[in-house]
Amino acid sequence: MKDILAIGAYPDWALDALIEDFGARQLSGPEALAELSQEERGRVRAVAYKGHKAFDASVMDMLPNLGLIANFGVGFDAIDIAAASERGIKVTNTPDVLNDDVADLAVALLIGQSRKLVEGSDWVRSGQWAEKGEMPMNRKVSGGKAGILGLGRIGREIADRLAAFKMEMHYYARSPKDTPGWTYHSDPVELAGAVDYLIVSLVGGPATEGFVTAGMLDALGPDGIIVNISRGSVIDEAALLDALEQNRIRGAGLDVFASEPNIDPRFLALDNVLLQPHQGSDTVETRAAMASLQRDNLRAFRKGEALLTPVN
Ligand code: 8YV
Repeated sequence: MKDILAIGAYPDWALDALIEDFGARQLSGPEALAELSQEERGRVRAVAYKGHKAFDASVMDMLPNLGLIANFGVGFDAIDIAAASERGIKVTNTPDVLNDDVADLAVALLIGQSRKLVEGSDWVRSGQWAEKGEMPMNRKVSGGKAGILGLGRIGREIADRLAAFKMEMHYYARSPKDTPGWTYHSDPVELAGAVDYLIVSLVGGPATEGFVTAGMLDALGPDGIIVNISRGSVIDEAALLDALEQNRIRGAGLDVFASEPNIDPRFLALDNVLLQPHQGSDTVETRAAMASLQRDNLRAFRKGEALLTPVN
């Protein structure tokens, strides 16, 4: 009996495990639910969800017996949690197992952008090294001033890494944390004004939409670099593009965008951005851990046991 749907673009190994463990049936996205009969939809008790398309009330109402949405990912901004709770639907996510990878990528984006690693590689490959000599100078990272916007689980991992680069640490969070020697800013604009490197690690969703404003980018200033590994929605993207085009900030390292994977083409014309395809957690090791945690939640739900990582 197919009571579990795997909705989203799963790699074969993850889908195979969902089929083997639960006899799951795959759908490409929530819109494909319309292809199922009412009877098939009525049988569905749980969804293993992977993706960033909206899983909202209208989707939930197509699955009248849904009891669990097990999300593949820590961020659940695509899922309307209030609508799920109203319907008695539990939601789980995959926190912690991806913290290291996402933090590693944030640091890589920061260093890669400041030390111009892509340009350096191009300098070698294009023969300019042999032809012209040293590449144009870039900018020092160690000992600089770093600002973490959102000191949650991932933000903390990023901060710990940057502190090891002898950086002066600043952060914004809803309340000060136990971080001796680091400077807390209750005002995000003040944080941006105090640092050279601003790393965005706030959760996505309506509460943080457009949190990084033009004013914050101007406070960061022409020497500043912004890195985003959370959600594109957290930054006012039009304001970011304006600031980059007008060199009002030095650059950006971005793994996430407002519209993925069809990002705003204005990004592609810029030479002061380092762009990545939302690959923060995309290592063999971490994706295996995320898939396993998702399946553990499905298993617990099936057995009527406590969910491992509940959201609501
Ligand atoms: C994944 C993510 O890209 O965990 C998250 O919140 O954004 C990423 O790890 C995504 O969830 C997988 O589809």
